[in-house]
Amino acid sequence: MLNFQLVRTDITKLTVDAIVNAANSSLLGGGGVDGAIHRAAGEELLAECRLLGGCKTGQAKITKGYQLPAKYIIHTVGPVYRGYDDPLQAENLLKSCYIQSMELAKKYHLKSIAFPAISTGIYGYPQKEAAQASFSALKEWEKNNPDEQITIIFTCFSNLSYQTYQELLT
Ligand code: AR6
Repeated sequence: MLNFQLVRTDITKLTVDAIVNAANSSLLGGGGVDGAIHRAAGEELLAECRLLGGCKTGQAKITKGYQLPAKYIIHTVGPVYRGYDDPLQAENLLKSCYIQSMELAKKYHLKSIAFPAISTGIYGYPQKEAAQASFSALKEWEKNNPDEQITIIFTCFSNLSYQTYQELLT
């Protein structure tokens, strides 16, 4: 079973088994939450990321958390919302980010994982649609993995994002 929680905070402050990074395909850092995670984790993170050979959109890779309170960082690459002719393609890729992150959580026996609202910043995915896609992807994963007990922390940085998730979860 998945246990869903909602917090409004900076994801780099969370003491959890893993935080998820909304990265780009180079995995070498950037702005937004990616920049914040790299700054907080320190230079060793970049050194490990250099060895990973990038990451495709919708896929996920894991590193250690270094200076973060979180043990691991799961790096996933969300879709650029306007990069696809069909919004369904973007939706499927966004869902895949959540599902592939959960597959890594299962593989590494992680019990708590914090997600930011992937793709809703620089990549332009509308908040509400992104929240719905993330929730439905996680519910689908839960259905296919009924024996897993993992706490999911939706981490919102803005009030709007927080309110959107609050409506979904209640
Ligand atoms: N903690 C939690 N959430 C955050 C934080 C934080 N410290 N900082 C931002 N957010 P974005 P994207 C929220 O732009 O849209 C990078 O340059 C933010 O409010 O970080 O997937 C990468 O390298 C928003 O709701 O990621 C890529 O090039 C959400 O995190 C590109 O941006 C995602 O916003 C990825 O764009």
